[in-house]
Amino acid sequence: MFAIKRHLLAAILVASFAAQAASAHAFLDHAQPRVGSHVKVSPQRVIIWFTEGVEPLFSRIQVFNSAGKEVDNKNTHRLHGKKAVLVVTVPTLPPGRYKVVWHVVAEDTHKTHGDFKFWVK
Ligand SMILES: [Cu+2]
Repeated sequence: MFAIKRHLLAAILVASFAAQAASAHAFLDHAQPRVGSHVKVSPQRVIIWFTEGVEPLFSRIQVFNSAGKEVDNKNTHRLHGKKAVLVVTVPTLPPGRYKVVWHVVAEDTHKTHGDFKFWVK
């Protein structure tokens, strides 16, 4: 009896996973600079690869310095027209800690957001 319940639970978990995948939201897949990385020289831009296509008009990437000041050039756009990749350019960043905040609207209109940090040595 217990084994059957476990199988049922597993089936429900798989089904809910499948349902999520069908209406997948856009999440960060990877970024450049990498999430949590320490880079030797200032990047010229921050790039985020998302798991789904996003609407650039309703999506943005912001970069804040350790004092909380926005330092990006406020020009979030698609990288080479790729639907799931956004980029924002930044001026030369002095050494320090930077927080990247992203808000995106996926092509299915669902909103997601997140943040990560990187350091310039
Ligand atoms: Cu969605």
